Amino acid sequence: MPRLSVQEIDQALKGLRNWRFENGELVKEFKFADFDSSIRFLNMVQPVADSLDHHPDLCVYYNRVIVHLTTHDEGGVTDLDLKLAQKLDELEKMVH
Ligand code: H2B
Repeated sequence: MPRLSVQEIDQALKGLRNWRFENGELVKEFKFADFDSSIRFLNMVQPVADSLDHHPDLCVYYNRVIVHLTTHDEGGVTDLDLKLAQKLDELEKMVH
């Protein structure tokens, strides 16, 4: 799966919620009600990441989860990162 150009990424970002492109990665800060919600989100992310065989870098700060997506094998952002970003946006709506 080839690395996308900056133009392709900018175009794709229009269809995603609150993601930005930074240092070769897609980055988003998810905000939840509390630590429990952050962890529930992470637990939902795990099977999705495994099913895609594509894994995000995750930082938890109490009620915030910062997610970095990149494709290590390609050294940049690919369609797999966009697909995972889309799925994470869907999971976000399911966390309460
Ligand atoms: N996740 C991410 N983010 N990038 C990769 O290149 C990657 C991955 N590669 N998850 C996968 C696993 C690869 O190492 C395995 C062997 O399929």
